[in-house]
Amino acid sequence: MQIVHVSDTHLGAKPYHINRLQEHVIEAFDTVIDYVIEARPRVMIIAGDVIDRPRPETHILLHLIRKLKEVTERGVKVILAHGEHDTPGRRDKTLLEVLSEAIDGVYAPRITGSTLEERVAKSMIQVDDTTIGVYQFVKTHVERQREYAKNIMPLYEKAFSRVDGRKVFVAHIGVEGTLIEYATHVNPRDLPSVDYAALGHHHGRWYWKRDGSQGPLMAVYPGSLYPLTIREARSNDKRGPILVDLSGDEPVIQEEYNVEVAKHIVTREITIPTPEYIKVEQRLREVVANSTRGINKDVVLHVPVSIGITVSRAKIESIFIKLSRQMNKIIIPHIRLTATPGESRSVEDVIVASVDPIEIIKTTYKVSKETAKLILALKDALASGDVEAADSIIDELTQKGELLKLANSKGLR
Ligand SMILES: [Mn+2]
Repeated sequence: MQIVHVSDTHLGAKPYHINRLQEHVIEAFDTVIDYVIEARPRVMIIAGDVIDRPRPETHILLHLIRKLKEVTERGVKVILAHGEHDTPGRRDKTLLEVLSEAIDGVYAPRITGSTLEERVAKSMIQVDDTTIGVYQFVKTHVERQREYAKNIMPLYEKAFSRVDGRKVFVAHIGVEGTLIEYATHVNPRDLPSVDYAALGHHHGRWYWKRDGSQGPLMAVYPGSLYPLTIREARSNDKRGPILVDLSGDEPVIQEEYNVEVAKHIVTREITIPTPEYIKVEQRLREVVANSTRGINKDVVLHVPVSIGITVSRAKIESIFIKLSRQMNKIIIPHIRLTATPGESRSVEDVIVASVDPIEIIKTTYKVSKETAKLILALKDALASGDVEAADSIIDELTQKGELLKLANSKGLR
């Protein structure tokens, strides 16, 4: 039996709030669907983070339904695992569960409100001679995820030991040895001893082969489909579907397909110590021209920018927007504040720096910069009545375990 394994498709994601990039993410997804239609495996697995938020925009939902149907109508079974992005913070039916009820051939088992044994038993799917167990993802902070994995993994091992034939474990989980060390939940040896573990969560491509007697024969992260952060843009990770054949004694990877709908380039950093905006524009033009020379593909340029404390962030952003239009390219500023050595630090300068609301939240609540940004975004979302956005920010904070920390620091627990 052949399977196509992808993960972290993040359909609906709109990196840096740029519409064109949302289209790129959709294009990447469509490339995978076309690949599946051509390869015609028995099963297509998406190992979590199928969609970018639990309640995506209607056009995204419609697109997903159409594409899943294109696949299932050709006799390909679709197995969807839940990840943090597919799971709402509140107890509620997820969109993936709804899809699995609505479309024949789509399975997204999510068993709640029962014992761990029952959860495991009900999450096993039989396709021909192959048993596919889907990890029951829980949305909580990292330590709790580790504890949960430790408890439930032996139950999967037991459930798999009771069946014959080929065995596949699908899980949205962080595995030790990948790049995202702060978000790992389990050692690959502690995954069930199946033929193939189809993993999601880590956004780069990563392989693991059993060297002792424990764990799956092979565990793979196929990589997300589109770089969503500057770190991912910088990496040379391959991303896209993996075609696996399970008919032999050992799983055989038949194809590692690489999806690349646009070329992401991270330029060298531009340093702007003082508010000389005309110079900035000239420098940026040069950097863009130099970095895109000879490339015909769609290009997304990431420009790290370091600014002095007297430089206006908004002004820099507006220069980038203007040049993006003029040069007809997607140019994204990644701005960080740096006080350059020897720079005069008048009282006014310090005031300008300290009114950065992110800095204020950081020091008041003793949280990371990342969390401060989220709290600020949450305040904005609530002020503008955008409940959807507020929901997804709360989800993100919950996932980081930051709400708990915040509550602890404020003596709310
Ligand atoms: Mn993801």
